[in-house]
Amino acid sequence: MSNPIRLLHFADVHVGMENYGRLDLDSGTSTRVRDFLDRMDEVIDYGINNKADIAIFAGDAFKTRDPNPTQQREFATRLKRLADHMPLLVLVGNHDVPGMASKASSVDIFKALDVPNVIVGNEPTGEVVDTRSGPVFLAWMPYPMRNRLLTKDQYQGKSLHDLDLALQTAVVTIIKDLAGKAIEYDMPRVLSSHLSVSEAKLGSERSVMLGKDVSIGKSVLNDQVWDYVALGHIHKHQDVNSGSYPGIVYSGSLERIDFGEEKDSKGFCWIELEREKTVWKFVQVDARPFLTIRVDVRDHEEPTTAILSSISAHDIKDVVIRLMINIKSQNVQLLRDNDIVAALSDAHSYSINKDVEHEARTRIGGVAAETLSAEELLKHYLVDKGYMPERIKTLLTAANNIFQNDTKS
Ligand SMILES: [Mn+2]
Repeated sequence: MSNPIRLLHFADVHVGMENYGRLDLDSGTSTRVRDFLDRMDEVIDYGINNKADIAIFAGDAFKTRDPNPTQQREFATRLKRLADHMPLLVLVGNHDVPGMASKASSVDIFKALDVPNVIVGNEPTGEVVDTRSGPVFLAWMPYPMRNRLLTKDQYQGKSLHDLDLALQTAVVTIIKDLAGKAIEYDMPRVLSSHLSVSEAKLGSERSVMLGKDVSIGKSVLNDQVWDYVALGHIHKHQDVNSGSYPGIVYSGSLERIDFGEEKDSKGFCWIELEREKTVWKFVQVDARPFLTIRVDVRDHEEPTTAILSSISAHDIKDVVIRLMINIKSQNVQLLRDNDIVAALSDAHSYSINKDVEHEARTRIGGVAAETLSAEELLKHYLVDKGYMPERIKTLLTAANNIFQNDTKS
């Protein structure tokens, strides 16, 4: 019996995300950029310390297709450290590819420099990769780009819907072909891709995706040919094939991008590969916590005190905080903003949202309706209706008789 082959799978590093950060004076960049790089270090340390045999980075290295040189250097330094220890697949995600097919992706530089141990997955294919614990058949499919997978003829006169269908068909064909190739190899087999699986639950990738993308059904990947399917793209960690073989797994992103991910765990996957007996686990990283504090002070006469006590009930040190206050409009001026800001000073960063409730009041002649007597209300009504002054006088006299009789009875 041979030992399992240890595989490290991570994705969606998105170096360059700056939201909810502060300016880090030491590095001149956002503290959040630092966070994302620190998480990457955590993954790489784990892989090296636990003697991973092979690693897959399933795409989306940067926030944009044009990362600045500092971001490129920081990402490259880290990948090199990993590749010094093991073969590494760097798959091309949608954030890495330029719109024009002839332009380079943000990770093509690794291919151009022919960095030892680094495989840049910019075209779908598969090959045997030798690791110190034995060979693995590794196949990959980068993010499906229409302008790369469809020919000019296939584009001619097609609606967007038809193009989506054509792209979907092309992706399914490629994956089936890769499976057909894989089956010839009697060794653990892994497929990696950067795409949407229809059955997956979305994280907040919606907010960073560049519009709608084509998705494929889980059944295309749910094939006993594979021992593990390593996915990137959707930021919420999940096994789309939960409880069945093979695992079809999004490792998820390493840091939160917005409050939609407040409650999601962040991390990467550790896989022990064996033909038909592969097992894997999710390893959580120390991502910066996000916390929403909701305070309803609509019925408080001392709203600031209530808010301060809600804040102090939480450990907000180094946390990204979203404070949401429900308050009545007439009490807004009671808020002592300086005190609230001071109470949040230990947070990594914060935002304050005030949901102000305006009371619906009927105003008549510039005065709130409930402060007027029945006679005054009737007078406003009659004036409004355009009655002559004499007629109004008569009607009010008659009405007063009714009002007075009414109170007597
Ligand atoms: Mn992506």
